[in-house]
Amino acid sequence: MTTAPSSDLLDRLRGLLGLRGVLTEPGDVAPYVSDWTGVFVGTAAAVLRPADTAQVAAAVGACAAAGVAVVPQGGNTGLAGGSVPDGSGDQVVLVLDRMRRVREVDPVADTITVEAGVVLHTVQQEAAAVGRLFPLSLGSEGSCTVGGTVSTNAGGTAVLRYGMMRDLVLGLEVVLPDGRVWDGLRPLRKDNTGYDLKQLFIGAEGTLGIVTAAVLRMLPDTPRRATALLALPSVDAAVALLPLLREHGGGELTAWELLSRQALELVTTHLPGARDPFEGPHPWYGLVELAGTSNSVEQRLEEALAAAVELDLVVDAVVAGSPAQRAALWALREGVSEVQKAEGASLKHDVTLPIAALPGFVDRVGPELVALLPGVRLVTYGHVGDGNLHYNLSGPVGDDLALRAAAPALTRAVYDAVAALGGSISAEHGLGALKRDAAAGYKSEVEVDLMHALKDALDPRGLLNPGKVLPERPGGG
Ligand code: FAD
Ligand code: 2HG
Ligand code: ZN
Repeated sequence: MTTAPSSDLLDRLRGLLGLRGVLTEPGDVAPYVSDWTGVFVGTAAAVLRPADTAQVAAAVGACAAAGVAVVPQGGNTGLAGGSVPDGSGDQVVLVLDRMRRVREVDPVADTITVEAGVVLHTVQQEAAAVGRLFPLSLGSEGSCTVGGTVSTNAGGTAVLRYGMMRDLVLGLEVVLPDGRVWDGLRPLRKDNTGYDLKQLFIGAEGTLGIVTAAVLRMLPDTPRRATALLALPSVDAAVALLPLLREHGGGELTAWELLSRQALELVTTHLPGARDPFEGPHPWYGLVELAGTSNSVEQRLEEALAAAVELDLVVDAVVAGSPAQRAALWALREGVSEVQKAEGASLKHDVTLPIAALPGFVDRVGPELVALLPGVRLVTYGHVGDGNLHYNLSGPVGDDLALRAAAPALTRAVYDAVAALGGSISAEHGLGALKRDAAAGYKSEVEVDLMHALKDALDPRGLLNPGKVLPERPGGG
């Protein structure tokens, strides 16, 4: 059972964090209680803005002693409704936006140690300043934070080569639900001293602890990029191209992204300056990028494209001839999220499948959805090289109500097909509030039990981010 903070607790928090550190005026609180999609809007008794780890620990400890629930928040760009409070008005949001210090950049160990509120783009810039690469790359990188990307185990457009956030974290500092600090901020590449505790907090979406700092891996820089947008006849071709791109691209293949015609049309309609670089329409598009240190990337890309055309896997191609052209091609892919909002309500399905199952999935589910809601628009795109589709839907033009009414049936059809084909209903955005109930239906009882066992061990009173991630226990609770 959690409870609303008393005025005594709020005074105590003001004493701990200072007046700047506790927001209660509705106008000040408003930006922190609705998510990026606008679907999840809650209310908060207060927003806490601690300035350092000691303040996080003190604030969480005080809330725990009073039985008040805390919702951690970073850049609030999450797409699963995990970062905002519920509608009770009892919860407090704890945002890390004053914790933006870069504690250390070590080009010998190839590590960077940052506080949780540091924005992802800053980490990339700090690494670049010492000739290194921090490879995690997301459309939201100008706003999302290290704490958020750790807590969602974010993916993005370079997972094919570098893995997800989990693969880039060496150490963490975490404030536990009772206010104690776990100092696991170690830069060690090898550390086999029992359970790897940091893994518990990566992808936990703020339900097990509050990440306050991280040691991250840096990699060799790859300043030379070869990028092309390919017109494809089918999703089959996109899948068949992966081994071919790997064969020719070798270790330099960094991104293999997919975009449907519908998705491209939305971007060219709504994104200022965006244009379709091909003369005629094509059903699918692939964005490929090789990155390295020499002009071998251009040569390898050319060889790959020649081989692909020979096999009829590519109908047409546009190769970026300058950084500006590269940026224009990437904008077509990374702009989809934003422009889909301009089309009204959307229904997001961030799903992953064994890559060979992608064509069968698209062939099977599309007609099912159209039968459920005639006129539904399939805005399909994603990280095809990882088997990850953003199988997002917009309603029939101008008819958001129809989309909302059909949403449960549409989502069930998508998730059932994903499960039948051996996939997962969340690839990279997490469960948050959006998918926590659905997850129960697609996870085994053993998995759900294990998740609850971990939650009970770390947060037995359910004070951190209640109502997120963990499916209800059989019989409630
Ligand atoms: P928030 O949204 O604030 O929080 C996300 C979750 O983490 C919440 O559950 C919150 O409680 C928890 N949390 C936040 N900070 C902490 C902390 N310090 N300690 C404990 N828990 C915490 N995601 C991808 O994976 N790949 C993409 O390609 C991608 N592209 C995107 C493009 C756009 C345009 C947008 C809007 C979003 C995109 N996202 C993508 C989703 C989002 O950016 C990521 O999930 C990101 O990791 C969220 O970071 P954040 O700092 O905004 O976290
Ligand atoms: C992307 O790959 C992001 O562009 C966002 O993960 C996907 O908005 C979405 O559904
Ligand atoms: Zn994505």
